[in-house]
Amino acid sequence: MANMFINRDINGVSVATRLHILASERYVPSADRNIFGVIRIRRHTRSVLEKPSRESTLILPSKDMVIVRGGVEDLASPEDGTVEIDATTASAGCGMLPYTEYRDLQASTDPTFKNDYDRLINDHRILFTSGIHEPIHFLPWHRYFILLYDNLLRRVDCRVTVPYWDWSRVSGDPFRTNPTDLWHSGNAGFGGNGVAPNGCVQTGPFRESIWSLPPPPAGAPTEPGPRCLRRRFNGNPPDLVAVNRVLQINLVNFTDFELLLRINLHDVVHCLIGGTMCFNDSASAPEFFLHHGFIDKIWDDWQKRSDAHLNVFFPNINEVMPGTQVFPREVVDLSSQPGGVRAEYQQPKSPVRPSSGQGHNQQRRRFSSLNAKVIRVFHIKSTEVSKAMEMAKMLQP
Ligand SMILES: [Cu+2]
Repeated sequence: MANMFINRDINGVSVATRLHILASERYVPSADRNIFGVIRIRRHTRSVLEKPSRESTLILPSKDMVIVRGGVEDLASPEDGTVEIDATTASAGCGMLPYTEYRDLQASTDPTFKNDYDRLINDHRILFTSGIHEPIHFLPWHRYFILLYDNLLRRVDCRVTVPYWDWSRVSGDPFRTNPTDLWHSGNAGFGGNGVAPNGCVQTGPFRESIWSLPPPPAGAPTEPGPRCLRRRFNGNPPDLVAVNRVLQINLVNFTDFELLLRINLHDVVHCLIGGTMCFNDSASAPEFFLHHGFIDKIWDDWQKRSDAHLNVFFPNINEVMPGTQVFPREVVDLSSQPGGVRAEYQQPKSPVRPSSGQGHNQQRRRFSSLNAKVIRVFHIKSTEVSKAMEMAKMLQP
């Protein structure tokens, strides 16, 4: 083990100043790479997720870049300050920060990053009903979206990676607000529930008095009411046993696996957090990426079962993902993402909370399932609704 190294110099120039990874880019590794890992990035025009054509340079350590994404509740407590990690898995060779140093706040407010932040966030909203929540694109599109967001945060600070929130381990008590919890009200947390009358969040770094949602995309109708981050915590996410049952679905039943992951886990948990997360601008909620990190991790865990699991379904889709020039097959392998980036999810270490489905003797409790609001927000087709309702029975205690 080695201590993390901050802004480690490569030939005297700090990674932080040279790592110009722009969000909304498609990385094209090429022969331009030199011994310091310089990659020329060609930018493409046309799509929403990509900016007008120009070139920029991404400098990597001599090895390919590794992004390690940890569980948000496993990362250091606010008092700890830093987290010890293995140098061989350090993000971009420059270390990794605990979530207490999560840079979302800076990306969303600092004028240097804000335009790119707003634009990226709004891409999700613009494309919400354009295929990104349907089977052929849902998993790969959101994997790519997390990568773009990860890249944006690394422009703010090259040590940052997006953590994931494993809500199954805390299913029995998901919205606790202790100092080491995600929803803690201090500067290290994400703040707690929204409060009446508008459901605006009034605690933590994203509280109404100091933070607001990105402006709606150009041309979108103006929206009444405050542009605060809203939450309406309700219910319990699927527990550990339920997630394990999803992970055990056989290869030949990939469509069942995808549907359960997308609807019964992803859609439902969006609306358990409620407020902004249960709306078409859900990506404006900083916790969006923590939830999607976990959805992506579940897909990755399933893919790791065999090469056939890794390569099922998506490599045959001959359609670029909405708003991009990237095919699903290009993001299928988490260890080989666009630009030569390798991402890994660390397995969670935090204790499982009571009633979250651990141990033989432990009582499980029923958790929340699909309801009318979720169906409406995510435009779930009636055939999928009946299938999801039927399959939900195999997940519940
Ligand atoms: Cu989405």
